[in-house]
Formats: sequence, structure tokens, C-alpha cells
Amino acid sequence: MTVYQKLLDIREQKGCGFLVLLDPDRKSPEALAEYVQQCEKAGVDAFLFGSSLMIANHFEATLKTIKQATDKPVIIFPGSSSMVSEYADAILFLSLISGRNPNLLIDEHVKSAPIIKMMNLEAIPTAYMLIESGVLTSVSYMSNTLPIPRNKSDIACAHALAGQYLGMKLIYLEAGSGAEKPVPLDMITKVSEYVDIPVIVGGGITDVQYAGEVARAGASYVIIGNALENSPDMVGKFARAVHQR
Ligand code: 1GP
Repeated sequence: MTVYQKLLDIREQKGCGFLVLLDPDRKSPEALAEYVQQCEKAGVDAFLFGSSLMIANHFEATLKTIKQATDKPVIIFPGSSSMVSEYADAILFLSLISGRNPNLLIDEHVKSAPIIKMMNLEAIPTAYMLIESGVLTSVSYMSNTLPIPRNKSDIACAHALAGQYLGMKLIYLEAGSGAEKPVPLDMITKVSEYVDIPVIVGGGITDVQYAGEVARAGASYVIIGNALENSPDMVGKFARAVHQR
């Protein structure tokens, strides 16, 4: 079964899936492996693995260690075309469709596609959309693109539908890691109702109640990074909030 099918099954069974972001720049491989086991026991459905910067030089070694620690899907969430590895279960093949930077609409893809094929890695075409979140985020700065204004759900809907018509399999509404304000609930509902493909929502979700509200607003998957890195004992509470939509 493909990882994409597994993600669809999770949404079907639980209403909303709970994903955790693992950042190799933040923890050692051993610490991440321990964290992954804790997350799996607490009800996490799958992991995204990546960073918009990648300072640490142990991408592959960390992935290998993580894969040995969990049976849940580990999906690369790449910050650039160099973040590809055969140790992952799949890769989000991201197009930053909210921006107008041609490198992130096609160029990085051309560089990584032959390597992904060679590694027999599952690529999941994903429409990645940055949503304004209060402060300039790393992903907005690094990608040299403007986010969609947070009060313009109609613009977000038009982008998401264009992504669907281009053949994307997922929409990712991203406020940015550590965002001051997460994606607004109203926008999540409107985009989820407007498109037929699943919607991932992440960035700046720090409290359990909001995570539940994101799920109830219509997100297919909620992704959390920072908030759990700082307090891993909260994983179970977030998982229950997301699954009880
Ligand atoms: C980043 O959406 C993810 O791509 C997670 O963000 O670290 O703010 O939870 P946080």
C-alpha cells in the first residue's frame, strides 16, 4: 500500500490525522528516535521529517535511526532538492503555489525527480501554500515569497483549487514553523469545502484546544512541531484533541 493511501485511510478512520514534524536541526538522531517512540505510543499517525534550512549534517543518518524506531510512515518534508533519501517512506513533492518564485514551482523539482525515481521513493505531489501569520517566518524569508493574506480566504481557495486541477494530491496550509498566529479556522473550513483533496494544516499551533478546532474546522491532518519539541509529554493530549473532531 502506498503512503498516500495510508494517509487517506487514516483520515477515513479517524476523521483527522495527527502528524508530528521532526527537525534534524533541533535534536540528535538518538534523541529524535526516543521522541518518535514516545509519539507513536501516544497516538501520532505519521511523521514529517525536514527543515527549511538544514544546518545539521546528519540528514540520512537521522532518518535511518528514526526508521528503525517506528513503524509509522516517515515522510520527507524537504526544504530543498538535496533533501532526498531512500530511508524515508515517501517525500512530499512540494510546489510552493502561493508564491511566484519559479525555482520553487519547477526548478528544484527537476533536480530532485531523477534521484527520487532512482531511489524508488514515493513522491506525493503537494500544493504548499504559505498563509500570513503575523511575523516574517523562516519559510517565507528563505523561499523569497509572500504569504497569502490571512483574511483572504477567497485567494486561498483559488490557489488550492488550481493546485487540485494541476494534479496535486494534498493541500498544505502553512503558517510557518513557530508562527505567531496559526492558519485561521475560517480559511481552513472554506478551503477544505472548496477542494476535493485532503488539507494539511500546520504552523504555530501551540495549544491543545486550537488543535481540536483545526480538526473540527475541516483539516484532514494537523501537523505540530515546535510545541511538542518543547513539551513532549503533551503528545497524547494533542493526539486525542485532533482525533476527537
Ligand atoms: C511547519 O507546520 C509545521 O511546517 C509545524 O509548525 O513547528 O510551528 O508546529 P510548528
